[in-house]
Amino acid sequence: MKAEEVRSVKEEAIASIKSAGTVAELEEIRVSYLGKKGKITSALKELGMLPAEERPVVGALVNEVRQEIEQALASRREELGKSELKAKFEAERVDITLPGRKPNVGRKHLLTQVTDEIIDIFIGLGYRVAEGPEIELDYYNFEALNTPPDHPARSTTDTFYVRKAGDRPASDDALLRTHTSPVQIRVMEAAKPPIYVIVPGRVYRRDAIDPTHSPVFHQVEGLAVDEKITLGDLKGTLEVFAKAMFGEDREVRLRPHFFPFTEPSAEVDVSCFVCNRRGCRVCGNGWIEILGAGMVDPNVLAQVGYDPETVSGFAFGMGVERIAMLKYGISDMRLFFENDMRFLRQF
Ligand code: 2NL
Repeated sequence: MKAEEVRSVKEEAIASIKSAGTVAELEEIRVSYLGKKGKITSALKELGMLPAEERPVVGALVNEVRQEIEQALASRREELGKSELKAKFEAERVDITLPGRKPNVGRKHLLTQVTDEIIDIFIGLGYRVAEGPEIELDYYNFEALNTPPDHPARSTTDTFYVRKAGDRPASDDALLRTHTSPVQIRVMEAAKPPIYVIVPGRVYRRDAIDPTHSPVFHQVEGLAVDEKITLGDLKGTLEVFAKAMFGEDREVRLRPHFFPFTEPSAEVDVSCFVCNRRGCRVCGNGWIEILGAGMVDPNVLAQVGYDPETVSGFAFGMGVERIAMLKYGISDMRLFFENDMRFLRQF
């Protein structure tokens, strides 16, 4: 390559370096001049083909040109690098002063909140939580609980049987449990006193839906079996519960009642937390029924292999929907099951 040609290759190279728009383009240019088969590299290789007197001159020129091209490449690379980085930052610009997107935070269903609250009160008294199957045997739901075969609750009009029950209920009939008591029977079968358990769960009864009834509802039952458990222990325990749930000023009273599985049995009232016993629209006469309870019938203790002469117990059961309706002033149970977020979000 003659000196003239080398100079024109240089001009051409410098011009294209100046007009290169990206670092990648610049790299292509470098390869085409300084790469293995590049024009400048070839010029150096071909020096030998020149007349002897021209070689040193052209050789020196080619080296000089190569350095100039390298310099031009380096400075353009720096310029392009800066502007490419600037463009990248521009494209990725974030306005950190914009308000954030508020995540949709869920919450526990009110019935779960109330169930947890009831459980926590009894956990504080040393109780443990037990759970069990919703499909039960007649034996655990009725038979072991001292419920006679002709008791109305055992009829197919009151209870959902899973397979057809005969004229008389049989203890191996399967049913949807009508209370969580069968779980306590299972707990007693599996362990010896002292027993202090709290049993939350879903239960089923063949009732038509109305503001205070639902074929599916929720219960929390409690059971204490130990030496020398008395009716006084039951009343004191329920008083602690009523105060924790409805306010420190609450009182409880027991009215005689009947359940097949407890003797004596009682319905339990709490003094009205709206009018403080003066009498109002919520309570009528100053007292509000909140649960059923009693001393575990000796037949039930004997059925699970306990000696009713050495141990005694109390038990109680409450409807979670009822407790929640009283505490939060809800007038219709159906609101719990319709899943209208306008209702559920309020709690
Ligand atoms: C109510 C009444 C009650 C019980 C449940 C019970 C369980 C065993 C033994 C004896 Cl294993 N009793 N449970 C006792 C009295 C009342 O519930 O009105 N529930 C909503």
